[in-house]
Amino acid sequence: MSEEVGGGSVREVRGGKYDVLVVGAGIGGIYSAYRLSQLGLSFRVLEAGSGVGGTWYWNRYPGARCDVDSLDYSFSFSHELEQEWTWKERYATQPDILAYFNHVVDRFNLRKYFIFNSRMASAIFDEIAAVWRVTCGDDQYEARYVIMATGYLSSPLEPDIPGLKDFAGECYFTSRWPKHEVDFSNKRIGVIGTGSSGIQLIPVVARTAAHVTVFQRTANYSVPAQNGPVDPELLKDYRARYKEIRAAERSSWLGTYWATFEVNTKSARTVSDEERLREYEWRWNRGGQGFMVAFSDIMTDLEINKTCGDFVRSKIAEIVKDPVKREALLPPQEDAFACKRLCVDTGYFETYNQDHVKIVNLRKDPIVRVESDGVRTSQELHRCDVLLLATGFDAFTGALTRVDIRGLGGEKLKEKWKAGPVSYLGVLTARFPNMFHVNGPLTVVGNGVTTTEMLVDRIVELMLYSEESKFATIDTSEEAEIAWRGEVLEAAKTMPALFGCKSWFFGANVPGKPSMFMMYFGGLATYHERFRQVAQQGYRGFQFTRRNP
Ligand code: N01
Repeated sequence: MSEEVGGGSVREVRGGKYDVLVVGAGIGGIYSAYRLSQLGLSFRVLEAGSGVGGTWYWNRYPGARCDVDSLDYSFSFSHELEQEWTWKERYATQPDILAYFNHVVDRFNLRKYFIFNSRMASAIFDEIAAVWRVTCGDDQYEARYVIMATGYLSSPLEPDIPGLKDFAGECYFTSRWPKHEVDFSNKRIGVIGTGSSGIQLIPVVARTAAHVTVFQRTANYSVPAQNGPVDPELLKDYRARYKEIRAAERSSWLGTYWATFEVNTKSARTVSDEERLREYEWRWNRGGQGFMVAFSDIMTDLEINKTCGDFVRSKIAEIVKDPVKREALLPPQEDAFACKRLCVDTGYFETYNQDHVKIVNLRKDPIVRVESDGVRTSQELHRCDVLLLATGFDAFTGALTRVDIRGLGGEKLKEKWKAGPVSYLGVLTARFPNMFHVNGPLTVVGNGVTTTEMLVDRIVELMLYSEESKFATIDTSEEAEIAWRGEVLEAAKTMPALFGCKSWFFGANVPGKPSMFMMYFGGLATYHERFRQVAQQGYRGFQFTRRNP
């Protein structure tokens, strides 16, 4: 971290005592910095990377872009910012999003609060002083509150594939992509993983590589992005009505504006087969996640869900010419449509029509091991010069349990969550007082920016309530967190499609991780209404202790 000392010069300051420590310089960290800078509390933001951006800092793989419309995927806290920043494309690229976050940090003079290249190793609660003692390398911090703005998809999942370390060529994770350019030209590339990251990466790699072998364990549903320049009329409309649009986002289910997401409130059961197919066709041509809301019952009615899945399978079958590749790329009939987060692609299935792009169906021909010169499956050795791993994340809990966090009585968070995480309203877990999670386990689903802004607002309000009441600590009870976990599960049950396959929503992608639904699907507006009611009742479910006189 650097601190201004006058005349524009700076000096390094690490360690120290603050009211609040924020961990993570992604969307949650940046917005927390903005909110805290307005409040007169002392704070710093610790970040393992060398810059801001969080997920958009680390996932800088070729082809990375957001699949939420850029006009929606942006901060709402400043009218001026909304008017000044111009998004180029409907779906912004990773470099554009990173440039936006850097602009926000500088525009609001927040950079001085960030301490980069500082990975939190431990946070131990000191019960006598009622403070967290946080260690980052040699640096020691003390803070009354800690906001873990570490996100739910930040802890990379290293696949348990024998021999991975023996590979002699270049090997990169999409989730930790290097800053230098990776040259694929004239090289044989192996890609493991076909979730959102792999699906974005593969078409771009195939443009220059001599040969691409995709190792696919599960074929995924993906719909076209139909990306393009931002529609100038839409931009004009947003700029004129941003206030109203943001209010609509906040009161929506997913934090996206209906005009860009085109939510259809009709049940597919009320329309003819022709109308249903027309709607799907229109959505396919329109592109994007809006496909999921083609009808009100796609996620709630498994028969309707199947019509949607069949439609997407028919489209994939139309696109992919080679019958063997086609068969491999069709999502399994038994997987519900959008049971995993829906992927959005640009030319993904078309890429397989190129002769130099091959797919290995790991369900028929599994990986045996990685060798120095390639990937050996049960049938052959696939020689590769470069190996790319798009194998996902230890979602929700990874960022919090892979560091040493200890609460009351020295209890380890990792131990507490051994059988699955619990937390009240997704923001705090009992016996770990004054430590908040932004997008931790059991948080609410939605557009990453809108959701995060709203979560940080709720956390800051709770902290201010505690400060004004002269409380020392904010905690919760086991009853409250178990009840919240029940609410999360009940909300998920209204969408049986979510249970239609194994996904990171359950932690099912991590070997040995207890399977438990970890995201509140009751809707963003409902979640915040619930939080508001809790606040109105003196923060019912939270527990407070008084400061020593
Ligand atoms: O990760 P994933 P991701 N051997 O977990 C495979 C967000 N995101 O980084 O399905 C072989 O979805 C695994 O196979 P299987 C978005 O929320 C957003 O792609 O488990 N394969 C799967 O194919 C997304 O949902 C954006 O059978 C192995 C893949 O690796 C989330 O991040 C862009 C394996 C992992 O897919 C995660 O997406 C990117 C093994 N041992 C990401 N282990 C946008 O905004 C794992 N796999 C567009």
